[in-house]
Amino acid sequence: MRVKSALVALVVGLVGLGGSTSMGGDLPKITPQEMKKASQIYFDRCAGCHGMLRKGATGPKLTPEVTRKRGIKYLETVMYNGLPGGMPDWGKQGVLSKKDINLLARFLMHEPPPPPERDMKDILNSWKLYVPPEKRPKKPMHGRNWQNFFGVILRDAGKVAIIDGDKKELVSLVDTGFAVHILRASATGRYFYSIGRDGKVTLIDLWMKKPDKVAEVKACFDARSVDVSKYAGHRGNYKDKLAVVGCYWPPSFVIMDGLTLKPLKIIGTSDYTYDTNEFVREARVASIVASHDQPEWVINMKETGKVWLVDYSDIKNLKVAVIDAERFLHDGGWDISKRYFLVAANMRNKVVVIDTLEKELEAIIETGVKPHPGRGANVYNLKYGPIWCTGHLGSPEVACIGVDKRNHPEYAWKVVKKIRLPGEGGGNLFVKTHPRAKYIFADRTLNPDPKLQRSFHVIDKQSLEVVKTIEIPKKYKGRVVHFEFSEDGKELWVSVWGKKTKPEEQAILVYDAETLKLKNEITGKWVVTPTGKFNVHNTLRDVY
Ligand code: DHE
Repeated sequence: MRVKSALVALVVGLVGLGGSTSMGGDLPKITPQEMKKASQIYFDRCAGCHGMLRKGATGPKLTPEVTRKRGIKYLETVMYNGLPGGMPDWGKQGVLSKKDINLLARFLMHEPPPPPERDMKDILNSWKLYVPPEKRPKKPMHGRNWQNFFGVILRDAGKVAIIDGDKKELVSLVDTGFAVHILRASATGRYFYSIGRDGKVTLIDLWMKKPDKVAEVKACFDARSVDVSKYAGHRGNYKDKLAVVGCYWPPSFVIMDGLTLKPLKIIGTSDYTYDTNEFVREARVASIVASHDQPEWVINMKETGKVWLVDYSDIKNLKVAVIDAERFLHDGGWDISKRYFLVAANMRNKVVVIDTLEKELEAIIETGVKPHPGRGANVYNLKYGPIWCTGHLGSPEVACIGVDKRNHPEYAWKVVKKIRLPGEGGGNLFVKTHPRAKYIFADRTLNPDPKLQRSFHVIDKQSLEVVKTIEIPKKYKGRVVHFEFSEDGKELWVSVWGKKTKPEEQAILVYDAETLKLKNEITGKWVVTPTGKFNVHNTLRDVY
């Protein structure tokens, strides 16, 4: 894995240069081999929340001046047991051994090694075009209803499963590499783009007899988001023309050709915070969403708290509107009209609303402890009109915000309802609904209570109350995470995310979205750590 070798080489170099196994007076000792191992574990498990430079974001700052005060025992306890605000219980879950935890605690007392840089030459060297566009099928080759295909991330298997949603059949298993995070569909729906934690984008052609990857490129060392150009109108037809990857490290976004993934342009995002104007080297790109009404991407900068509206119609003369919002922007989605983008500023307990038509900040709303909407849930409520709902990592509630300024101004940009979820603590990662569904669904993946981890809540769209909590069958041992609907909104797909070594304890469960009866259990040796699921029709149209 190239990210591993690059990081590791750097760390070994640094430790080697010092010629010492211990940095600083009575600091705990760490050998070069241990430093190498700890850097990799930190990158895999911790950097997403705490940052490569450990300056903090979704998780607190872990620079040596902080960790040395906390001490080894404290750090070990937190890594073992987790914290109610969302810090996973790595030890209890069996993801990290006591030895790994002790190693990480020692590692955290030392200065973080500087991560490597990456430029266009490196990106181009990693670019592989397996099947050029002219050699691809001119029509779907399998006779299946590909608009109802689901792409399912098999996180720790390094694969994406393509499943026929009508027949519940596995159509293809595509090798995508390390810890794929999300998939997005191209504007025509023909392609899936996957992005891995290692910054690798894979382009999957769903029209092939057996859908497979047709191109890939490693845009950066660490990434979480990808989207495509979706606009078609009087300013041009950009459908399937461009893709964009949002990088955590190096802090940047990379624009590429949508049909080949040939990298075209890198834009650095290191910048100043919106409020105090402090320089942030590690200003990471969090969520990206493509506008349907303009040739534009909404790109959210985590640490600086700015939202960039990037006009992709002329990438040689890139025009960007930079909007001051709130720090620690993370995930978000469109409101029902697709004019407003709502994004969580999670460590500020707020949701920011961006008006993409006027290109300005519309509102900032306090919702609960660490909002985590995924893409959120859009609902038409008879009392409040259109609302958008988010769950929380740190508190047991789903908050719904009025989004209709014109017809329901009294509710616009206010929390109209906080829906109390059963049990204590938050740990909700995703909420989801569909325009044709009666309910909103909410998981409790990160809640410390094992029963809640294995359950999901059903919220009535009109009463805005939890009407039922469904526990998955006992034979499955994983946690419930993430939902997706079938194209027609009649089925709810749920992942049971367990241990990599025990596929028999995991599944993708399909429930009737109205009767709430379990209809299908998709299982098999290949069902290894299923997480996000993306239906072609719903993903390309932003139905949630
Ligand atoms: Fe995610 C979305 C970042 C942990 C599964 N995740 C996102 C987005 C970001 C993000 C920025 C929005 C992308 C977009 O819309 O463009 N996620 C991070 C992290 O930094 C974090 C907290 C820690 C990390 O190291 O990665 C993290 N995420 C997780 C998980 O542990 C999950 C459950 C499983 C995994 O892959 O590791 C997970 N994240 C997801 C999923 C989405 C997502 C399934 C897309 C939701 C959707 O419906 O669109």
